[in-house]
Amino acid sequence: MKASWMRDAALAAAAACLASGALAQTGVTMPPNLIPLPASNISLVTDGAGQTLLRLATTGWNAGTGPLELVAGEVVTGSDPPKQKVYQRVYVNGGAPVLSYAGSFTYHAGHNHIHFDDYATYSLQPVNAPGGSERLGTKTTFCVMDTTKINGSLPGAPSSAVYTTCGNQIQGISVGWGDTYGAHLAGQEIDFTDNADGVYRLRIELDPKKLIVESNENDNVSCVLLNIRKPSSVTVLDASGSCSAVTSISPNAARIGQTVQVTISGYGFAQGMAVSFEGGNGPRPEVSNVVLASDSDTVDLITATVTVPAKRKGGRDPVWNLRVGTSVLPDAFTVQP
Ligand SMILES: [Ca+2]
Ligand SMILES: [Ca+2]
Ligand SMILES: [Zn+2]
Repeated sequence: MKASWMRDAALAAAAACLASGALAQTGVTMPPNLIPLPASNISLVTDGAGQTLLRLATTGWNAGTGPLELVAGEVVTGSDPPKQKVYQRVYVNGGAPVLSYAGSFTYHAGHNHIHFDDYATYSLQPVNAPGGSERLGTKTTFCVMDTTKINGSLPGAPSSAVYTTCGNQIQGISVGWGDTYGAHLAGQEIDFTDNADGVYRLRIELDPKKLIVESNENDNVSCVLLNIRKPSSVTVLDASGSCSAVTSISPNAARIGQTVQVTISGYGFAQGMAVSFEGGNGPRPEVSNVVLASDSDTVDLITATVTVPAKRKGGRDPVWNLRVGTSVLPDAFTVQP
């Protein structure tokens, strides 16, 4: 977590610099920052062919200081379906934009326009679904445009949409705007046929191949936690966007040498799951007496004893991540001097 704090601090300093100057320094790049909202409008339906589909709406938006702008480049010869290289135009305050290679556009004959490849991936992962398996969405190409104003108060956010068509030369997302794909659209589904009922995490990742230059690469994932029961029941258990099945620990701090009783809440906890702390330094909290206190279809509880070993000195990074099974809650527990 240390590295990301330092990174965040550096970005915050850069943002403050941008905000405080009469205008940003000449030569400062103004990259976009893509962030996925949690999937919404989720339903379980059976289509005419008897397939069971989880349908979902998704929105990615640009919280950066400049637009996401993608321009068509040279045709890739011999590609089938036809492809074109894509370059991202990264704006520079007071200077010429910089072009950065960003993958490819694919021509879609059915739509008669081009789609940007590798913009997003959708996946459905079992959290507590005995016999369930991970399923992936098949949609990988997108027509990127301004469809929804998300935060019009960001500096540089236009009041009306700029990238308004599925352009064959330029596509993009303005600062403060989002690109929404409704649940009814082709590709906005994950095949759930013959999968087991249970609790699943529906995960949206933007720019999974890290082709787009952004001011923050660490906020490109969002999740919702779902209880899915065939034939048609979907209950949203957690729409906060968090991708951890561990939601909290209370109390969330202890002093060096102290022992505390904690309650951990989350989803999909099971008997025998290992509980541990990781990602900090200095005296590491030790966990014992792990008890699955409540095991339900929704929020589960674990109680445990946490002891911080007696050491003369604390660590430089005394904030620890909490791991329960395969799920990690970042920056969950602080060791106090
Ligand atoms: Ca981002
Ligand atoms: Ca990126
Ligand atoms: Zn299209």
